Order: sequence, then structure tokens, then C-alpha cells
Amino acid sequence: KEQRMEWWQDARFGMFVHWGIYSVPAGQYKGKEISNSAEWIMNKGQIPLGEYEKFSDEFNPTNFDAKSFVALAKEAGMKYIVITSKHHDGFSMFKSKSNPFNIVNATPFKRDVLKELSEECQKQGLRFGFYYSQAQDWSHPGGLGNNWDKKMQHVSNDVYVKEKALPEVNQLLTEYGPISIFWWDTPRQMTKEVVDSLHRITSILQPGIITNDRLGEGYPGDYKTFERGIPKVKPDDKYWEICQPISASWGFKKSDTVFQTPSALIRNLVDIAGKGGNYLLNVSPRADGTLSPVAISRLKEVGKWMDVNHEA
Ligand code: FUL
Repeated sequence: KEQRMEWWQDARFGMFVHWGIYSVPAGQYKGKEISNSAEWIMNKGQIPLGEYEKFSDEFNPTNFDAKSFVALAKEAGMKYIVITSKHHDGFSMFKSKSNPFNIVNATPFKRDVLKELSEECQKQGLRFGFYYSQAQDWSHPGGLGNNWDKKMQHVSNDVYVKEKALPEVNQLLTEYGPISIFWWDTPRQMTKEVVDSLHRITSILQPGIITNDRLGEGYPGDYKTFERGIPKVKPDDKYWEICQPISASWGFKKSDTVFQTPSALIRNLVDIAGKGGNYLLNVSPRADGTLSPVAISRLKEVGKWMDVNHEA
């Protein structure tokens, strides 16, 4: 394990990316502001799947450019990128073979942004990994969490895992080059068998992979995840990471306009690194595929500071 963790511990700073069709409504549904982080809009707005799916028809991020995206992360001093391959809404940001509700088959855009990013990360020497919501899936009848869609005929969670989660994870681990990180989320109500099966293929297909601690019971993963608040005292865990959005929401939200200042970001980074942790800073691409100018300028500011203060 120590060897596997070496690059990760040296890295200290990574980019988290929450991107999906929720960037189309961007926090508003039927003219109303929906509470919570933007990627939760389907749930908080109680949007039935049939309605939610329509956002994919409008998702056409033609200004997305993997090359400049990865270059920006690099310029900020980040050493790895972790992006949402499928969030709780169930939409896949890659050409999924087991879920037609995906970026290639269900949008006018038709490009596989995860493929583009994985290739670009390799070219530019950044590590690459996936966030995957293995338990909650609000668009599959066996996925957990959707209790508002009256039309949905629920099936067992095992069916969802067999039909969607396992094949998707398999595909992500075999068709996208070296995958350095798998970032599981919101473990709940999954059987031991299911959790075991996800763990098994992950470690077999990418033996060097590093995983967080949110797969499910019995799997502490390789490091401890903290969300939003930086631990006040140095955690006991040898390996830990804190993820934090650069503004308030993880996914892009129109009304979310207050960003952490450059000095706050630098202070966070120093504080976290000083306590032996990694900083996974989240940015939120918009529906056109670009980051907001403020986010870009924040990352560049951090990059300037890194140039002066970081040894190679
Ligand atoms: C949470 C999720 O529910 C949020 O939407 C976000 O992805 C965050 C990083 O993890 O628990």
C-alpha cells in the first residue's frame, strides 16, 4: 500500500469536477430557486425522470476543451483530477454501454468527455480518476434514493448493480487508460455481496488504484475523506483528503456567485498540507463546457503562488 500511495501523498493538491446535465437548470426549476447543491436538483425539486431527462436534450457543451481544462489544473499546481462519471441523478458522462441515458447517446453533443479528459491527462502528466455514485441512482428503478417519482416501478437494488453499476464501473476501468482513483459516494443500504463485487473488480482491473472510504461497510478504502470543513487538528489517519467546492455548490449553480478568495484557497492548501492531507478542490463546469471566469482566475492565482513557493 505504501508504494501505491506514494504519488498521491506527494501530490497534495487535486481538482474535483462535478459536471452533469444539472448544469443546464443550474439550480432553478420552473422559475424557482431549488435549495441545496446544484447536482441535487432532481431530488430537491422532486423532478420525475421523464422531466429530468429533457435537460439532456439541451446539454450541448461545445466550448469544452479538454486540453485547456487539464492545462488549467496543471497551472494551478494540481496533480490529479477526479470527475463525476455518474452522479446520483444516474446520467453517465461517458459513452456507457449499459445506460442509454449518457452524454453520447442522449445529448446533441455526442462526445465522450471522459475519454477526452483521460487522454489529455496522460499527455500532460496528470493522474486521472472517477467519482461514481454506486448506491444512489435516481433514474434506475433499482437505484437507491428516488422516492418521489410515482411512475417508477421499483426493482431490487441488486438488479441495478448487475445491470448498471457493475458494467459501468467495469467499462470505466477498462476503456479509459490508467485510472488512478475511484471515488465512491454515499454508501447506503447495499448488500455485502454487492459491495464485495464492486470492490473486487476495482482492485482486479486496476491494481494500482487508490480508493476513498465511501464504498460501503467493511471497506475503509485507502484514505479517509473529509467533506467541506478542514479538520481543526491533524487527523490520526496517515492518508486523508478533504474535498471542498471553490464556491458553495458542487455542481454549477447560477446563483452561486461567491467564490473563496485566492488567499483563502492558499491558506487552506497550506493548512491541509501542513496536517499531512490532500486538498481536492472542486470546480463546476457550466452547460457550455467552460468554467466561470472567476473560477479560472482563482486557479491561476493559486498557480502563481505555487510557482513561487513550491519546490518542483
Ligand atoms: C456528497 C454528495 O451527495 C454531493 O452531491 C457531492 O458529490 C459530495 C462531494 O458528496 O455526499
